[in-house]
Amino acid sequence: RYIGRPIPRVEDDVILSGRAQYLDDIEPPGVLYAGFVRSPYAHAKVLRVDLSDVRQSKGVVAAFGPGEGFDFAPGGKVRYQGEAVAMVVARDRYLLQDAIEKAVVDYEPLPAVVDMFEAMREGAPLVDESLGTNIAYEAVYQGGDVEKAMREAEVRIEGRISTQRLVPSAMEPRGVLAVYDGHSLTIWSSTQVPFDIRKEVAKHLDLPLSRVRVIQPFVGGAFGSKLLVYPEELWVSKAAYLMKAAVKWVATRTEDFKTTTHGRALVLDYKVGAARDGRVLAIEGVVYADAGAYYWGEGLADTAAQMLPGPYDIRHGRVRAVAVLTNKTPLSAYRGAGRPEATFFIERIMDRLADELGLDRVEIRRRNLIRELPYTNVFGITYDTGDYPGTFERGLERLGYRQLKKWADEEFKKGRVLGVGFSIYVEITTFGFEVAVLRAERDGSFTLYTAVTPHGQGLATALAQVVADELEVPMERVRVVWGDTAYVPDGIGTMGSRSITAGGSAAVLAARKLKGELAKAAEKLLGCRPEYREGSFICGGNSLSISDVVKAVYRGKVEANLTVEAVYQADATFPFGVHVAVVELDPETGFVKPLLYKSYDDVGVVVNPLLAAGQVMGGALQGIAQALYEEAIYDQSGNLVTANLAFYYVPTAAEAPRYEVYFAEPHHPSKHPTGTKGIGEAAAIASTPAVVAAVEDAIRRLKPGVRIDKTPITPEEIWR
Ligand code: MCN
Ligand code: MO
Repeated sequence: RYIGRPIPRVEDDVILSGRAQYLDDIEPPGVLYAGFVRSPYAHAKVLRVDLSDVRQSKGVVAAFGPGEGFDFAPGGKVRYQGEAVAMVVARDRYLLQDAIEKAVVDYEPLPAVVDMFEAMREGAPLVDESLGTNIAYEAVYQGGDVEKAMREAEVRIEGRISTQRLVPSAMEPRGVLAVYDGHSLTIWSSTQVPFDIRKEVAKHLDLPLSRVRVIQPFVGGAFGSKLLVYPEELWVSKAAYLMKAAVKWVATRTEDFKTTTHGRALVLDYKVGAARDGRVLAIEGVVYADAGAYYWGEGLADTAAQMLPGPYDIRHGRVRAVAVLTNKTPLSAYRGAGRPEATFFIERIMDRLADELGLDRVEIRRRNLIRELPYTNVFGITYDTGDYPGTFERGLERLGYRQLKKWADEEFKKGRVLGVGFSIYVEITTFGFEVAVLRAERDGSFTLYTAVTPHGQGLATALAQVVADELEVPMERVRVVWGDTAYVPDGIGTMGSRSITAGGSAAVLAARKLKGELAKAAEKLLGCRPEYREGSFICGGNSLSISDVVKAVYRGKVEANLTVEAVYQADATFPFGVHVAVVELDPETGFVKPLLYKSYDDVGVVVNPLLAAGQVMGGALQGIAQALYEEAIYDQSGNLVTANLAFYYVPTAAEAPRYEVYFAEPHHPSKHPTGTKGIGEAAAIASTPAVVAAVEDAIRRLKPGVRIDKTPITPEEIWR
């Protein structure tokens, strides 16, 4: 069996030796380079775009302005800094940049609205006049009887908890290459959604799907920021189509920071009613999302609202989800997409309630944890499997939480200021359908074509493990091909920590189907109904290896389908876990160093503990960065001040803590064929509240009573 074993990634050889092809490594002969004239203003009318000097500029092949079939700056207005107003195509990258600078654009600057609470005020500048308000979206989630429960509550607390805006900052910026040969359009993109791009481009250019192919090459990270079909993908495709050429665009780092969607930026205003023993009776509030310049229905405030009760049994609730337009880069998914915020909010609330009641932070959770699963939360979300109280206790024990607290106390006597914090979470992973195509090759090896779109997760390895186990063949005989719409008819892709569960289950179903096909063929060849064991069909004292059967089919001796397709529809499944963080505070500088990070997650069956642990480490570091370092800062005119990696502090290995990663035993499988739940986002979700609690713990050794309700906690904040 391969499932459950820490098998090193089959992808690593090609990636680590530098042979992997990323978007910008692909250079078809005669390729042209596209670039964009982008607004320096966050909010302005575009009065005139004059590209005549651009067109005369050396090396320029074409330039497209507004009204020339490309929908730049819709409504004749730019709404955020970096929004495109024209596209230039040139033979050479350097000449392209020179030409872009020759564009003459007359802007009439408009007052920008940067703060979402300002944006909601009467008389604020409107980002989208056609709406008549900056509130782009509103929904209410409710259940139980909030008014009654609040009246009965013996304790009531209220407040605001804020998360900052973050730049997902994948190592590889976005980019797209489109090649039109006069009949078919082939597009390579650094994306999570080749199937969506194919559909959107085909629609946009009025081409049949059969003439559009999208390939996802190796992708250097995405973290949810590449799950939309971006305008550049449509524009570059259209330019290639119109010009019958190969056209490529790759964002510069700053361009990427300004035009790739940002994340987090949710704020909760809450009221909570509880009994004196700490049981939470009701929760009420508003989750605001700073949606930026366009609201594309990203649903982040909705997810945060619906998951706000977390793993706690809260029977009365009403939460409004509001998306507010501002003159900033549009907001969308970033690793966790609404669940990190929900978890940060509810964990902060639990910690505060514990403090107010003089209860231990562990004890208050014991009193509120959901006891039995499945459980439908007050907003209608059904958590599938788990044992929250048991896993919580075993987790604290395994992670040595009490001992760490003691250690921090002892170190304080010696002059070191350490803090220990923990968080627990339940989160929602997996949704939608996924498709797998499996082909038996002549020699008894297998090729799996998957519609999931890994971009760093190592899924080719995990999927090979799953298929090899189902077919009972050596893993080396399974090759996994991903990210090409030519091989799989449809699919959603890698996001929402769904790939091993949805894509893996589709692969399991495909393997079962193929086994069924081969069994039928084997029965005809053997003359009796065979049993399948370790790669061979056996009956009546005879046996045929799987490759014998496949060969017989390829030679026409017997009929069977050697290429099968399976579609799997996957419902959501809910991981649960406990994470502990230890930090050290330097009282001189206010600088916080994360020392130790420990996790204990119940994600059902763990296919590959090495891959899953990698996900925990990377995710945790991103959550640590949210707690301590990163923030997309805009000035009052809507200029992105932190527009590159010199000003936006993405942590490196030097900032990383020591990790200890554990997976829960016993674990609680999902009902999917793989038995898995997602791990891709869990640590990004759990880490921010754990680290914030740890920092609070450290500061309180020096300044009792300090409470942190806002990220990031910078040295300046600590000094305040
Ligand atoms: N895994 C496992 N056992 C489980 C669950 C997962 O062995 N029970 C393994 C899987 O085989 C896979 C990895 O862990 O190799 C993650 O699987 P899964 O939880 O299904 O998540 P996805 O593959 O769907 O990945 C998406 C997730 C998301 S939503 C974001 S955001 C994110 C993340 O993955 N972006 C990433 N991790 C990332 N890692 C890298 N390197 N780069 C990104 O952009
Ligand atoms: Mo994601």
